[in-house]
Amino acid sequence: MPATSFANLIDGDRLWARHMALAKFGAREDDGVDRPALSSVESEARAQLVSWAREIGLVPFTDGIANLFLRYEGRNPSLPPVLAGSHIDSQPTGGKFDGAFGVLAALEAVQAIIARGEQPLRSIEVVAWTNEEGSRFAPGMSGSEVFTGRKTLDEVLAIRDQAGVSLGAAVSEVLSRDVDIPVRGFGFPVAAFVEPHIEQGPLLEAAGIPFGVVTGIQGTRRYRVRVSGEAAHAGTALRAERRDALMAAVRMIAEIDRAAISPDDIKLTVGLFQVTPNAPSVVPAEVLFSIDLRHPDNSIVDEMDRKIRHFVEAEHGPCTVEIKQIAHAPSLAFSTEIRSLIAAAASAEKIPSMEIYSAAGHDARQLHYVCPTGMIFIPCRGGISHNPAEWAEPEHIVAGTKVLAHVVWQLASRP
Ligand code: HGY
Ligand code: MN
Ligand code: MN
Repeated sequence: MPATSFANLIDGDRLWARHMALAKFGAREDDGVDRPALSSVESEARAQLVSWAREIGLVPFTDGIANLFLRYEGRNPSLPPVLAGSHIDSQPTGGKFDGAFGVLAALEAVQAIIARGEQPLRSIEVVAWTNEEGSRFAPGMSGSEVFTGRKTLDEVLAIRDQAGVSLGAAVSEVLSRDVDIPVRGFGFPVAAFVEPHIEQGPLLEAAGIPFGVVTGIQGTRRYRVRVSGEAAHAGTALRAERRDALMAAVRMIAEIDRAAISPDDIKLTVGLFQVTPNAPSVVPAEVLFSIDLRHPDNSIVDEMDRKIRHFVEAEHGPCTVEIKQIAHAPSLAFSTEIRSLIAAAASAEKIPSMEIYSAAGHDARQLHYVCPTGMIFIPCRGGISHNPAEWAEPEHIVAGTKVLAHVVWQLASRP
């Protein structure tokens, strides 16, 4: 099959305009995006994607966890399709490009393939996975985990957000707003999956390279720690007699922080910290905090796991403590077949590229276990992400989309 350049088929203005249009759903005043999974603003963004897809003849599908698939039928619709995409939910202090770039680049790539005028052998489906971020419903990646069978639907439908709304109720709400979108089963055979994403780190920009061939994703363990003590009067309760949940939590976190200093590329984050009753003159009765632990070397993650459990036990004092691991994913290396396809497509499109490892998590982690999977990175300014200041340059968005179109065309043309 002849090498194909998509250089003149990607409409950069349309692609950029769609990024700006999608960012309006959940727009923050500081130019960021707050589009929680399965929220009304995400549902509106979903409808916008479906409308753009229908304009070019794609057929939308969904499933029991509201993953969205926008299908371009191939010459042989019975063959497993090629999937490309990412997610459209965001962190509360999110940016315009995390997730959205992957979905919009995939839509633009399909539009370029249609414009090229030759129908591929296999169908191509643009996908937006449900709840990648895990900020509203923790842990994330529910949509891709249920699709790939790595979790059951029942396991994730029961997850509740901080307002007590279940993921199941939120899914039903979103599906009830869908207009003529058929619901399919999970886990149909997939020929390959490619996820374009911003790097969410500084390496491509620092190297002056506009394109990354992603080699793998680092491993992670995620926890929730609940420390229970007893509410008491701040003015009368003797410190020696208190069961102060906050002081116990602070001791645990201080020790864990010290243990995570070396090696210096351990990523350990306490991002969620809830105090009850959170009243200035009441000794805290309960603290709930999160731990997000990541490293490329699984043995370092496992060693840190042991230290976390040790300090949680050693520092609870007169309080009680419960530690729950809510996610555990080992580090992985992507398929060399897809990586070389992506690298070859970048050079065919005359786009300088380099290999890069993903420090951030992505839905491609789940698809990796069921089909040949790869990722495409483009730089983001200063490596900033999960922050309203997140930014990607239009020319990098176009370059990444050109390569994606090239790769998807090749994968969809293979028998
Ligand atoms: O947290 C992550 O790595 C992803 O951006 N949700
Ligand atoms: Mn993402
Ligand atoms: Mn993210």
